Amino acid sequence: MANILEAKFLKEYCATAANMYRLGWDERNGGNISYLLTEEEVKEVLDVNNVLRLIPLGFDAKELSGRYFLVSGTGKYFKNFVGDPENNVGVFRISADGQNAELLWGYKDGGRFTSELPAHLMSHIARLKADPQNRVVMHTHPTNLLAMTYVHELDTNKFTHTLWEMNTECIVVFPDGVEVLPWMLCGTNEIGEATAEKIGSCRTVIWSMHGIYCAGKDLDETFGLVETVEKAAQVYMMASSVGIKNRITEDQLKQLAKRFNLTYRKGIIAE
Ligand code: 2HA
Ligand code: ZN
Repeated sequence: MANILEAKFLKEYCATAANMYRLGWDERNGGNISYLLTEEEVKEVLDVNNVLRLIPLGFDAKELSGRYFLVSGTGKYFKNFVGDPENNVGVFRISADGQNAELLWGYKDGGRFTSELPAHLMSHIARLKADPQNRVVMHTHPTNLLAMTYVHELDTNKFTHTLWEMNTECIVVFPDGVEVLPWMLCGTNEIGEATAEKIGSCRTVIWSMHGIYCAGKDLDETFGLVETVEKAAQVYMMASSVGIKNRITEDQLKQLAKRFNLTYRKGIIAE
């Protein structure tokens, strides 16, 4: 059996977390990533019949029973994943009754998955219905986006409009826009349900005064989505603090939509 430490999925996962840390998005234990693995990927490096322990999920995840996930550990720091994955992340399968995580590897110091697991798994369920190719849910605290939630109106349509105006590529990368949730208590099933309800139709959900949830088919694509939203927020914070004089107009957004054949979110720009 191949060494899990050499598995592409684990190396890429740890490298992504390191990148996010380097960008200043994941201070201390901030952020968490869940990665849906295929059974083939897992079987190459782990004995799937060797369950190390059962960890109760605290909610019903029956829709995902039998599915395998790589998930960051609670209280763990993104900056440490590359150097010591076995203590910081874990691979588990959702039990047949949907009540437990069957740990196959990781959380070696007796730890467990992130406190945000409800939001992650509920989001996976919603995304898989919208796109069977979806494999990643990423939560992080991008600095400029966070700052923007303190100074911009917390309205989904207005927030999306502003972000689309801040960089020409925005409407191309996230034509589905962003959903803005009000501040809610993190780590709860309630914020998980609210996130999942939005993320099915919109891959980017902003948690006001906290951070962002993005979903995608692989780590690069999901990271790129967060990066693009964060860059637009950075331009907004820089430009608005000096005074915005120029804008990408709605007509120009429509030109982009036509050029790239985009199905973009309705209700943001006038038809
Ligand atoms: O895991 O980011 O929202 C740390 C967090 C909680
Ligand atoms: Zn967080």
